[in-house]
Amino acid sequence: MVQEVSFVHCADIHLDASFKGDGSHSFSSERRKDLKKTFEAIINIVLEKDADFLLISGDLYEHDYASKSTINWLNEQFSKLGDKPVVIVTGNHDPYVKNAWYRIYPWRENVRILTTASPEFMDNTRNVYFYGIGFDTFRQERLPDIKPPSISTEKINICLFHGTLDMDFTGNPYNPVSSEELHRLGFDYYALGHFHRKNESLAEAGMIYPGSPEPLGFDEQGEHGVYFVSISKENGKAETRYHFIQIQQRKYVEYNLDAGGIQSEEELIKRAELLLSSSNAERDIVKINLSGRIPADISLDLAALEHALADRCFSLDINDCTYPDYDLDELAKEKNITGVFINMMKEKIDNASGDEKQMLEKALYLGLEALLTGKVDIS
Ligand SMILES: [Mn+2]
Repeated sequence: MVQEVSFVHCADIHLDASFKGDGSHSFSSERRKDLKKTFEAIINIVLEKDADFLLISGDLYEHDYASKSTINWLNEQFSKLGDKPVVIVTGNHDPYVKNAWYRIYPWRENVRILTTASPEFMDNTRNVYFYGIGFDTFRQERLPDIKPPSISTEKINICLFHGTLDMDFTGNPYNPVSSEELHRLGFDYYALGHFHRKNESLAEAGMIYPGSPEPLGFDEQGEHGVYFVSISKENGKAETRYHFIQIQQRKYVEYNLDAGGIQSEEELIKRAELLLSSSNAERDIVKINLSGRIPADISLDLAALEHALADRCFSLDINDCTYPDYDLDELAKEKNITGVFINMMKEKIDNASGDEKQMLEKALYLGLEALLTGKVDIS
């Protein structure tokens, strides 16, 4: 007999994340709204695909910030799924602590929360066995003491796991486990959560990290979304098909802009406008890294620059990595270590050629920067 099920697998939504320190108050509140829009998109995918389940592999909300109204809203979202089960395992941001919403809130009946004390859910209608390994506290340096799973080949067996897989465990111990250990448990699919970048490199072994469906910072560039997975099982042998669906509201995008040789700040604004005109800055969260050597008499006012470009951007952050172009002839006349250094380097540069000449020129500017500013940025 062939048995077939399908589901949407997501994780790390981080509802009500504070986004504090990332920008203005309005930025934070817009981004919290984005998280909700993204979650609504997830619910819609379950409905459009007529999937059997929604799996959430931890960090659905942030315990420290999640408000009652957001939890009410969440429960309403779940109600759109009717009888379709929503299977949740707890993460390190939404652990099953004493006052967790998972514990104290009257969730709809289709919501199944897998905990260390009660890690199983059996859907008898569709013959699917769920088992969860999650978090009871904010930090778990090893796997919780949990009853072993009861796998049987006649069922489709799915494990929801929140934590770090195949990591250097000493550095980042969040439910550390190796893919071999998980594999030995014998599940047909492992719905993973914790890492915010999607990773399907172990999909052959039935293990996928969907990543955060809405990216949360500049370390989460690229595509973000969820996986639609279907499993068919015949005579104890499972076959899994999966595909990624991008659903993010915005992207984090970083550009490098060469400011070298500009004669005025207006010129720099023009260059930045040109760069932004070919981007999706009205939607995305943009960072521009300025580089190059600029005349020493131009001192960049980053706040003014950001202000001048603000109208075309949802969120813009400018990072100044330029360095001043010094008047070497003037500085060489000085009767101090800077003057001596320049004259010495000039002589070496005049007598060198090719690569060596280029290297010495670079050394001259790095040395000058160190002498004049007391610091040096080698990049
Ligand atoms: Mn997370």
